[in-house]
Amino acid sequence: MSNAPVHATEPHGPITSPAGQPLVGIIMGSQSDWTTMSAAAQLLADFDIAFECEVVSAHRTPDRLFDYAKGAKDNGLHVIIAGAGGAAHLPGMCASQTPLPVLGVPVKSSMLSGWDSLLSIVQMPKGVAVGTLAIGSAGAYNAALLAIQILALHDNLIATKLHNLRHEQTATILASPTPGII
Ligand code: RP5
Repeated sequence: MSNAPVHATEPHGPITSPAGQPLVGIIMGSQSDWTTMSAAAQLLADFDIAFECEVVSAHRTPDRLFDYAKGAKDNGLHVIIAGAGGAAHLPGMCASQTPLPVLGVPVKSSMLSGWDSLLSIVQMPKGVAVGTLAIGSAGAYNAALLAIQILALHDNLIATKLHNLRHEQTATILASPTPGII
């Protein structure tokens, strides 16, 4: 990929499905996960990509989870980001009910610092896939980044914005490459 910035993007509204629906669904097991999962929402908002956020618990609201996952594709979603902590079965159960790619974010738990969340999301048995990210807000951010990369395969505007983000990151380092001197 060239490192040069790309300009000349036209003004536009939020990027949606052809029917005007959100492209990315962000679900989480509890309101308490929002502190972590908001990092995904913020990056999608920065890219003007339409998304929705819902609290959907695999064990507290299983019917709601099944309804959400079964309807996700018909509702226009292209990618689902699912964050949960502890015995974090939300991403895997969601993936079992939809053909869409599901990106799992392990939320840091109070008892085991997120090891429980990580292992229960990453160790999916063969046959149903969940793309597992890092524990915590870096994982949530990167889940959104990966969703953006998936969407960019078929959307030139998103691909251009992604290119520019990469360029800005590189430029930031090159502007201050000496430790302690900004
Ligand atoms: C999981 O249990 C949630 O994803 C959350 O990370 C964890 C704790 O939930 P709360 O007790 O804070 O509602 O289901």
